[in-house]
Amino acid sequence: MPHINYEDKELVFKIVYYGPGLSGKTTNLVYIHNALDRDKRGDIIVLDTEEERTLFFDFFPLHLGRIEGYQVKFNMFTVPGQVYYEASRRLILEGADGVVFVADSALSRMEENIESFLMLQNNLESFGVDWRVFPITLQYNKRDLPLLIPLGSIEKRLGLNGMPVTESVATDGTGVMETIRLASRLVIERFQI
Ligand SMILES: Nc1nc2c(ncn2[C@@H]2O[C@H](COP(=O)(O)OP(=O)(O)OP(=O)(O)O)[C@@H](O)[C@H]2O)c(=O)[nH]1
Ligand SMILES: [Mg+2]
Repeated sequence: MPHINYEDKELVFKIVYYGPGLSGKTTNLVYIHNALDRDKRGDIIVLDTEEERTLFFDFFPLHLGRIEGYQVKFNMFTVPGQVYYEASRRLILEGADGVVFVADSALSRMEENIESFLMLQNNLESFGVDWRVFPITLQYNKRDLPLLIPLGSIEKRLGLNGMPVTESVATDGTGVMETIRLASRLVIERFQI
């Protein structure tokens, strides 16, 4: 559920970019932030280590216009992908209204993608969220690499059909805005049901 602020007439949704280490979550968020008009976005916070790996999270607020008189806002987060930051990931994921799962399309990264997705399902379950109906957009990132995981293979391994899927090259922005548009639409649709 989004946070509803009746006094200020504000609806605040939370979208979390989740996925294995180095899959391109921060690159997505930075691209989106740069692409938006200044009046639609707040400042971006990037908390990273010296190697530019996410230490805790990346964040910025995004203003989307109005629904029935309410100002709609998205709080955009990424999690740190490195395996040992599990506690941070859980904390950041809590209360999410939707997730973009950023998969690394490098053929050698299949198992990391699956492991990370299973962790996501686990975490959602532990919050009492039914991940089967929860809006998760699967982004196959790094489609510019030479040896690619075939589209559809992650869903197949997980036994999931009909997941909303996008393809992207976050480093040049290909598919990045399409992904966030799809993810935000799914989140709002679910809220309006
Ligand atoms: N070739 C290629 N490289 C990419 C793409 N997207 C991101 N990268 C690179 O992958 C590396 C990791 O990107 P990040 O965005 O920092 O990855 P992350 O998922 O935030 O990583 P953690 O914060 O450690 O979990 C960087 O060197 C990016 O430039 C892509 O589409 N194609
Ligand atoms: Mg990061």
